[in-house]
Amino acid sequence: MPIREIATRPYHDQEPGTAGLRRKTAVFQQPHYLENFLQSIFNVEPALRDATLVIGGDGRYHNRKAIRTAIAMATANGVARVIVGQGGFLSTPAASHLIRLRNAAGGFVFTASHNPAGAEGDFGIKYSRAGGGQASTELTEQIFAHSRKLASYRIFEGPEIDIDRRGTVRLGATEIDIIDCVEDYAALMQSLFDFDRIRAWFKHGHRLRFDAMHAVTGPYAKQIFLDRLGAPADSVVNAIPLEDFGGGHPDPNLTYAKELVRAAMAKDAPDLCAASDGDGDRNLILGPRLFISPGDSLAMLAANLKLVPAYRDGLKGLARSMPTTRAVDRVARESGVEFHETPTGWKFFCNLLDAGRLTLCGEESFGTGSDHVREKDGLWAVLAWLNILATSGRSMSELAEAHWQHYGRHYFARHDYEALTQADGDKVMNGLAETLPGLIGQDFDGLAVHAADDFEYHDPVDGSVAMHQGLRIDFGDEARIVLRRSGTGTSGVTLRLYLERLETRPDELLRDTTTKLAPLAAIAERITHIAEYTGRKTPSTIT
Ligand code: VG1
Ligand code: CO
Repeated sequence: MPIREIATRPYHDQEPGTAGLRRKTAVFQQPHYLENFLQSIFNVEPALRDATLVIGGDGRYHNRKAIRTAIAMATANGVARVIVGQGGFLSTPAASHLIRLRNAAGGFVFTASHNPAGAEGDFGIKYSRAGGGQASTELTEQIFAHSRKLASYRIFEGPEIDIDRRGTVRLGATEIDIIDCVEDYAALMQSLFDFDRIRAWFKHGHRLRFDAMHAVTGPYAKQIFLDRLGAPADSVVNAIPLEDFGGGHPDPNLTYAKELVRAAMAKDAPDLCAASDGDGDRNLILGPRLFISPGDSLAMLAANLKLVPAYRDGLKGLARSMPTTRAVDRVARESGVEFHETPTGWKFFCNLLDAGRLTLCGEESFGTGSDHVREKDGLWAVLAWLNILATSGRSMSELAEAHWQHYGRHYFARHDYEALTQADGDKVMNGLAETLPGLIGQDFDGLAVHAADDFEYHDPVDGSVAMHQGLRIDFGDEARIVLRRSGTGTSGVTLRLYLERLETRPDELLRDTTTKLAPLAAIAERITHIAEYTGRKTPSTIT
């Protein structure tokens, strides 16, 4: 048997973060680096032996090479069947669906999500388990610990598999299935949403502009929006996946989706403008001259999801990540459904989803999803909005304004301070952690601190505890400041400051977010001293 055992050494000096292992591409290109990590997964998860494994990626630079390595190592480690997306493509939500559909024991998606690609950019791997959810913190720690003592890895040395040609081939004792990356996912979407209604909506002349940002969602969007829903050809732009994402930053937000924002702000703007990220799990939603923040999108979907066939019977539960605005809390309260606040990272929703206690959940980082898969799902969110627009007969601004009139509006912004030194990052975080208890009861320009803590999550399903998930300063319902350390950055320390302000006065609901949040931003600086401690006068990015 041409299985070779190759000596390796510990490469991984830092634990993987919020969503898998993400590093500079050059780090991944070191000989044995990826192999070391993959072998650690195979060793820690014996369930992969004799089972099915799903492999794909977002198409970025180095994707094809990583996929070939993963296939050869799966063969050498006794995986019975490998399912690979043709051309090496699978979006994160499509991979989650395939794992569920084909009863796979796990999946690898090669991606660094919304981070730029290329030799100078980032690369990564998201590892999922049976059921389609990403590895838990505990399992990830085990894989990491194992990688520190791994002495060798196994790889099959055989002919190169042509991943561009659909069909089934054998490599050693393993069956390799190269499949259409879109088909099963598109069928799932068609089973959830009212495609007839949406098709009729397009026939009436309503317009969509979806920006795939030259990343993985292009082929998915073309099949779903153009072929299955009959939207005009110009509804999908930047649809061809490129290894460097066209030199862009496939991050669907107001900073990086400029072209789309321009279209949404134009006089003849489409009814809905939307975008997704590198691996297809994020979404940006814009109406004509209207930005729907992710926290608002989640709340508005929660309030209207009954219009979508798959959710007609109502919602089992709602959840949001801790820094996401509390807009959805109000919908949960009014409708009386179960509600959860979880730490940042989709994996924390998975136990609740598996336990049937959650239907819809979301994060402020442009992530929304439901119990149909175990990942956030960009195209799902766009289809949910399309379905609601088509069925309600209302426009984005009518829906948004009605929502804000009823529930109030949570103005929100996230200020990212990227690539800080470890020392500066620690100074800010430790400094704030120490002052937290003393803040309670203090008044800042009329806003009184009701509570201040270091967020700790007790998983209601398995009882596990996640500590140090971010520092929260709570000014009652009115406002909130959150500060946490990013777990996905690839250079230095990234701090994220989250600002939230509730407005219920009817004539204050359609104001500019930056202006509305300026006083709270000033309070945040007085409390956190970010500018003072780091010398950064302004954030690197505001979303
Ligand atoms: C960020 C976001 C988080 C998201 C994660 C993965 O993590 O804040 O909400 O789940 O990225 O997104 P962090 O730790 O850097 O704040 V994706 O599109 O890579 O799966
Ligand atoms: Co992503």
